[in-house]
Amino acid sequence: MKRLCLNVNGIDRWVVADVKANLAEVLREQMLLTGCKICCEDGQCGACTVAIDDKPVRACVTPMEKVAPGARITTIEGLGTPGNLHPLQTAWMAHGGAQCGICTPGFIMSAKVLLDGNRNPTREQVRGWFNRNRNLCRCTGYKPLIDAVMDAAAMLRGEKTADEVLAKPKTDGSILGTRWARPSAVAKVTGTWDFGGDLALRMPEGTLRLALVQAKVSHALIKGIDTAAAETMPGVAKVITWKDVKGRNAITGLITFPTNKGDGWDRPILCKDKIFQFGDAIAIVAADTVEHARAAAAAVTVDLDVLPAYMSGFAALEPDAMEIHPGVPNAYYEQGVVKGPDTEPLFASAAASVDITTYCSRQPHLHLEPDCGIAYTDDDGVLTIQSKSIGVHLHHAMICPGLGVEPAKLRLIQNPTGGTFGYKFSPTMEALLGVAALATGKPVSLVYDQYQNITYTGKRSPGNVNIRLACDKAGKLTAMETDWWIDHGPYSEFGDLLTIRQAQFLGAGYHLDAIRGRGRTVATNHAWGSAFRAYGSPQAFLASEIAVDMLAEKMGEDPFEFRYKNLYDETATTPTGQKPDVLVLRQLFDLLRPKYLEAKKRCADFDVPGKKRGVGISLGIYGCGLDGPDSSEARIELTPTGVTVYNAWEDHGQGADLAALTLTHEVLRVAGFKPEQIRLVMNDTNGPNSGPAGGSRSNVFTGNATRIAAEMLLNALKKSDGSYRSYAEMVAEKIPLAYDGKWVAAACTACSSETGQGAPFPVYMYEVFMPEVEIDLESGQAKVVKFTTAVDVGTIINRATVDGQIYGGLAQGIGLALTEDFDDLELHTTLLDCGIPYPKDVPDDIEILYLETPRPLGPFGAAGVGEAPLTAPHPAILNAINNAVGVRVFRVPALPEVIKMGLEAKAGAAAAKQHELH
Ligand code: MCN
Ligand code: FES
Ligand code: FES
Repeated sequence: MKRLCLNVNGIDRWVVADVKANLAEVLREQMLLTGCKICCEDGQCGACTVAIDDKPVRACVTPMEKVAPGARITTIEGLGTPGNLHPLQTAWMAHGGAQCGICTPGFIMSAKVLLDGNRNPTREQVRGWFNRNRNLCRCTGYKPLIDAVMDAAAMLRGEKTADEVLAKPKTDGSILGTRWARPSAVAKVTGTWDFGGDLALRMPEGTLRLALVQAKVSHALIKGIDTAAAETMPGVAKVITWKDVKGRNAITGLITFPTNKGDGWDRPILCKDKIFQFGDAIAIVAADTVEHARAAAAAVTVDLDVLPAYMSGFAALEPDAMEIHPGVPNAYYEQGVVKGPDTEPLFASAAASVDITTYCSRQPHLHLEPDCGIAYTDDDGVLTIQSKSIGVHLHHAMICPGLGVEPAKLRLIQNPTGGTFGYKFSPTMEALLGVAALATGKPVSLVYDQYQNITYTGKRSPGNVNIRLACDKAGKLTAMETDWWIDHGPYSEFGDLLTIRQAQFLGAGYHLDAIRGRGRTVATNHAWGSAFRAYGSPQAFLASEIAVDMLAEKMGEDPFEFRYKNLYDETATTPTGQKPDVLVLRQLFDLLRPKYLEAKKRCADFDVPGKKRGVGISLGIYGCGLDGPDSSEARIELTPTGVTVYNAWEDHGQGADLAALTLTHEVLRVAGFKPEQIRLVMNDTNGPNSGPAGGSRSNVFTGNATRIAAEMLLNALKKSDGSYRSYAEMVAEKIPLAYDGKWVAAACTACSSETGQGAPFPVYMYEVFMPEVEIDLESGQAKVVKFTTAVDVGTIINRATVDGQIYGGLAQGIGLALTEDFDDLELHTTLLDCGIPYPKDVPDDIEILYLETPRPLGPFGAAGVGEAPLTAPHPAILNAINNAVGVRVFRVPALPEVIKMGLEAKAGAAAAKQHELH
């Protein structure tokens, strides 16, 4: 222990600290300065950055023994207050720099030190600074953050004011389509937005801290669990195993298709007989401190009979592979596609065809905030679980029978959430928290470290796709045949839905009348498949967008123009036989064409020894909604000071709060309501069931439900003379104050599992991708140097939000294409080793070209946007690699060694040819 005086945020404060503790722990746990966030605890992410004596310091890797007495420490809490923001905080709000907000305090502190030393940095310098100081952001793609620093610098130089930087309503008072800042922005930029880890620290005395006993192998039979030693260890209140679970001890996957060969009850809450994957939870230790809980968890011994582990679809499909869930074949769901005439004669008569197989990786989500949650039984006897859930009502249904509580006695609430990118479409620790709160009768908290977060949450399911594509002599696509499997890990939840996505998106965007295909969902012992942004489409577009490119090449045509003549037209239907909601692809290509011609010339003219540049194209489409008939509910209530909006538009960081506010305001502004009169109560199973915030559905579904509730209120407010009633008049006339809005995708139908035909989505998003990529011929390293994209997501509800979604999605696409993977359980265990892009890995030069075609069924004409940018950036990057150096890569990530091998093979082939000629 050491007693020292630190100058924290301008005030001398004495602290007695363990010299081995790190500064982040002392700031957070002893001084309750929770604006200092902890995500990696390894110096990799910069979330914990504070300033010490005018230097940016990562507090998680700064032991107290290295902190000098009297050190001047500035944390985000010392920078500005909600009423008196620092220019960086204002600029962050203006540029939508805080999406989820978990990285925000660290970035702002880092930027503060930079600007203290240099009031006029270049964009390059800002990016270099963030890169050097290891500031990571998974949401924004970095560009909005650089924009924010440039504006803050201008404010500090006196060239701009806060008023000029922040968005204002339009002249008619509307904020629709503006860059209006989100309601949560002030809390996020001041470090006062409490994430789950912060809430865990603020739980009442007596809260038990949990640690898991987890499997260290991927497949095994459990012969015994010995908890005796752990139970007597210091601080331990209880060691919980399957015996303590009151209900069915399984999470139900709510399987969608009757043709699924499993029953959807394959995921245990606490393993009883079998381990299905690395990390599976076997027991929970509840203790007075996290340290005590972890120490006792390490003392639990598990007797195992280790089985062969099937770590890929290839392995699990081998004829002699054992059934991972005995009684259910490893390939447990099959999906067919039968559209239009027989494909065989069309292949026989084709002018050209291609036949390729692509493999899309187990991309890790790499959300920065590790999974976390709290649970307690409230004063009404309701088990309440607060977590990062992005589907509180969905998860309620999935975990309730497993816990063995009455539905009315279970409540789920979403905590402020530091990014999910879809992994929280699956329940993660909710049931574990619930079991522990019930078994101990005490409030509990569980916060994963980044290792657990990476190794024991769902991942993108790898997809192996064989595609054959044919065209006639005019270069018109005539037929497509596909065969695929999805490695969904051991748990079947939503695996059938993911498999059907291939039927929906393989070949999407093109007029293709004849399609045959078949795919299957495969159980393996690698990480369970959870939703990941663009869910299912990256696997599909990787195959079809490379195949189209190769077919163009075979026909000797430009890949841009070859695509153009095959795009959806008036008579085309989607691969599932649905009429597209709008025809916008030709216009998007028209917008992009001049840029494409410039890029082609730029790349051809690029002349730097040892390097080559190329440009690639792909298109991406995604539907808004859960397949088939989907719906959402919202409620709006008039209050004496304005209105309160109730819905469950869970916020990953995409801006649900701002969207709910903007859509409500757009309806009610005619009655004189201002944005600041709208209060939001969201994301609680005690409120309306809006469905999960996945499938880019919320803007369309919950947006419409919210709009309808607001319109119902507006109707009630309206007097016969056209003016509007006040709150007092409504009460006096006994007119109801609260209105329930509901929106249903009434014209949608689910796709058949035999033919894949149906009308699954009411609204679609469209995007065309055009990266320029530089290849280092020596190392094979590929780098995206510029990215241009043309996007149509309908009417834009908030411009900063939509820009931010696209920049962030493209950055994840660059990661998917070139660096990210979760395959090797020993290697891929940190953000860095999983290949997360740092600021230098994402180009500053990103240009978005918008088309805003109003969608007939969208609120005010809007579609969704969240998933569009991650549908198909990666095949465009792979096509650009081919354009640069003539090397085709068929799997992601396209690591330098893969490209280098291609270069060497090409050089070898060229040399052999030369040799033949001589
Ligand atoms: N929006 C808009 N104008 C449009 C379309 C959408 O302003 N024409 C806005 C919406 O109001 C909303 C946002 O864009 O604020 C995304 O809307 P939508 O596409 O409907 O998606 P959801 O609200 O359902 O959010 C989920 C979606 C998905 S599925 C994933 S995964 C995802 C994503 O959004 N994960 C994210 N974006 C993310 N962004 C962040 N920062 N973090 C995540 O984990
Ligand atoms: Fe400190 Fe990541 S660098 S938490
Ligand atoms: Fe940067 Fe979410 S806003 S990680």
